[in-house]
Amino acid sequence: MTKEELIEFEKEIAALFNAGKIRAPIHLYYGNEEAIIEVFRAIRAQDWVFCSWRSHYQCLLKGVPKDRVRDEILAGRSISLCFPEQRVFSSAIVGGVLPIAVGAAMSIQQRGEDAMVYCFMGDMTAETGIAHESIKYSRNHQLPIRFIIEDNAKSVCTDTRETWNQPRLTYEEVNDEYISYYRYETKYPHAGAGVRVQF
Ligand SMILES: Cc1ncc(C[n+]2csc(CCOP(=O)(O)OP(=O)(O)O)c2C)c(N)n1
Ligand SMILES: [Mg+2]
Repeated sequence: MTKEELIEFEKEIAALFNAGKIRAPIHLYYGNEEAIIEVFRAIRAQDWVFCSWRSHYQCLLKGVPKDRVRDEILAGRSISLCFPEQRVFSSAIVGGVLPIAVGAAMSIQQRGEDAMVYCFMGDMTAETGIAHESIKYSRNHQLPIRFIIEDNAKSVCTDTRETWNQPRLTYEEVNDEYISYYRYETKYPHAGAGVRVQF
């Protein structure tokens, strides 16, 4: 999937949402295409991908057919897209997938499998206690997991840096064996596509 194809898919979903064809929340990306494509260069078929409420790009880049992703979104499941066959799992609970991803990585390590876990999270999720514990545990036990922190500077409408009175986020610009960090500026609201229900 190219940057243009990802953007095209989002445009189609935005139009469907604004036309009232999707009667559940959607969360769009925009602006992070090059960064996420770069992350996916390392991700193989046997690897697991864990995501949040915004996971359509990950599903597409993991190889889920476009029509299947669209059908699930049309069925109202945009915030929890799960495709076991392609090993993509999402949860709309802030921090919800983190311990599950850590558990999957523990299982891979214990069985000696050739697989990795890639766990995506937003900037505010990365500041929560559960993220700090999950990352600490993974590092200390050298688990086969990588956390990707996607910084759009906000949590819904709240400024993450202002919330914590912390001009530099905990994992800002950290790129090592366990963390990948990137920043992006979206053109969409947190939820919705700018016309119908949004926040
Ligand atoms: C436990 C829990 N609390 C609150 C929410 C509401 N909520 C949904 S997304 C979100 C914002 C999280 O911000 P961030 O981690 O930066 O993600 P992004 O900006 O990528 O949406 C919040 C507070 C939730 N889904 N789960
Ligand atoms: Mg954010």
